[in-house]
Amino acid sequence: LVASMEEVEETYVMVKPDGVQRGLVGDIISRFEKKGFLLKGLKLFQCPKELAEEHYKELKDKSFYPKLIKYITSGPVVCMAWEGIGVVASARKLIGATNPLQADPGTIRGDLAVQTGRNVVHGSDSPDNGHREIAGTVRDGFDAATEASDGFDAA
Ligand code: RTP
Ligand code: MG
Repeated sequence: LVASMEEVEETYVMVKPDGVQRGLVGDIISRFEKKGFLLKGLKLFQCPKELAEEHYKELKDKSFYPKLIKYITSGPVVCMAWEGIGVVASARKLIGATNPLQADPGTIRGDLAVQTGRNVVHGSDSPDNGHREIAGTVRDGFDAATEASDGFDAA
């Protein structure tokens, strides 16, 4: 085993607008649950343009970038934090190749999608990006909510 595969990690998984609209959220959650990963947080929200641009900033010079931003902001997304041993790389395997026609059967994209520009789900490509993506979405406002709750209890 590779050493990094033995570490408990967190990754960010996001069901993209097409996946939410097509009613695939349950299937996608179920695959991660059945694999044995732990759901640590979940939020449904409409991704603001600024956050989409931050999320895909490495791709901003690509020809498809404007379409990508339009797609990802076109409807609600379901963003999740998943925990487990080697979950960052494993989630990418469960999700499958970027182009769904090249994704293996048994993967989410291989089973559920056809087009690269409608590929249903995102998974972080590194633990650092996972932490950053989770902080900006699933856990955004988490500390403030905790403080507000403490204030309420004290009153
Ligand atoms: P993601 O970040 O969404 O999990 O996808 P990925 O790692 O498999 O692929 P990435 O290279 O990060 O690309 C991000 C998303 O951009 C769209 N894309 N379109 N040639 C194209 O038209 C093209 N290439 C990439 C896809 O929606 C891809 O998931
Ligand atoms: Mg990517």
